[in-house]
Amino acid sequence: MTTTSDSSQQSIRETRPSLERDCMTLSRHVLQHLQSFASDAQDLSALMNRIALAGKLISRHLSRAGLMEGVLGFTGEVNVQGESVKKMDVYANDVFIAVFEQSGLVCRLASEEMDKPYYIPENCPIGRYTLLYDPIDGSSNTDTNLSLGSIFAIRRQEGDDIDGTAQDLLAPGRKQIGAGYILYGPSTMLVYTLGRGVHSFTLDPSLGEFILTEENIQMPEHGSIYSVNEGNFWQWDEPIREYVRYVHRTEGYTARYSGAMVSDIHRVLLQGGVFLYPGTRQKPEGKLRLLYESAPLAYIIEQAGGRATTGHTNILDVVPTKLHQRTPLIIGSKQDVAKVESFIQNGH
Ligand code: P6P
Repeated sequence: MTTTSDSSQQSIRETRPSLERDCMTLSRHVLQHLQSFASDAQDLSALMNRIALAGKLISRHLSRAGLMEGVLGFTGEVNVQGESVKKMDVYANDVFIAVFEQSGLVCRLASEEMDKPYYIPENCPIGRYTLLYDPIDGSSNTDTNLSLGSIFAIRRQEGDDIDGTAQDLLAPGRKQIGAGYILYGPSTMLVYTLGRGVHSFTLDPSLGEFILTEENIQMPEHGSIYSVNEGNFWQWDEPIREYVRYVHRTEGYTARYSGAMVSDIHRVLLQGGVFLYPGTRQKPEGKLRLLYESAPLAYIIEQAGGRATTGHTNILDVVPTKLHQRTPLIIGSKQDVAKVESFIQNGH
């Protein structure tokens, strides 16, 4: 067997960079990133791997939705949000339960689709983490083959939750120890943070692995994109209408809105700009949920150098009073979020 002397030996990283990249899987990245092999780091790596498995199962189901019975369309039920439930919502929710129930990593699962948190059954191994998630965000896009996503937040259980009301979850987003989303688009991507930057992975179906695509993503301070549903124009308060009139008459802005927040915010993460879903006169609290939509996305965007606010308070500082609490959301590049706030706080 031929050997090379140490001085001439180069690492695979130098001689075969594409092979090195293909070996940077999500679980390896988490351990390398946490610079630790302690049990906490191992648990987080395993937890991220379970989330990746959920993403693969949902991605596979979506990719064949048009070919199978019982995937598209509505169930006929209405969820705790008062929204008609899509069959894909139920399937994706069940996927997260199935991949976590026997994992020994979580004690509870809190989902947009479940009125109360799902407590891991006594006969299953119990972990100290809680996963909060929106299994399918943008489900109105399911039946039209457009992009949609899953959103997740990881929290540690605080205290014993002996009364089973999960009061410890009613804590600000700064308590999140991890967050991210899976984007089901032309490719399936997983974007996550554990508080040490934002990193994106692309699913290679031939390997069945999420492979590192971009590390330590930093978003532009400003971007041309403003992303909002202008169909709600006359339901907004005047300051938001004034902001939209401003971008209409100012050169250099362009509107992008897909109906799936994960897709729109992923674009803002990479290209800069702002996504907003403001409150309305009838619903000042807005449509988007705080604990498993806005807070995890705010964590991602803040870690990438952006900001997320209600218009008055940083999203990560809002203390929820109920699990399915809604919040107005203005999120994106620092300068663009500040511009919207300037209209809200002093009219220009
Ligand atoms: P509208 C999807 O239902 C969602 O929660 C977000 O993903 C999306 O940005 C928003 O609602 C779309 O709501 O009222 O514009 O259709």
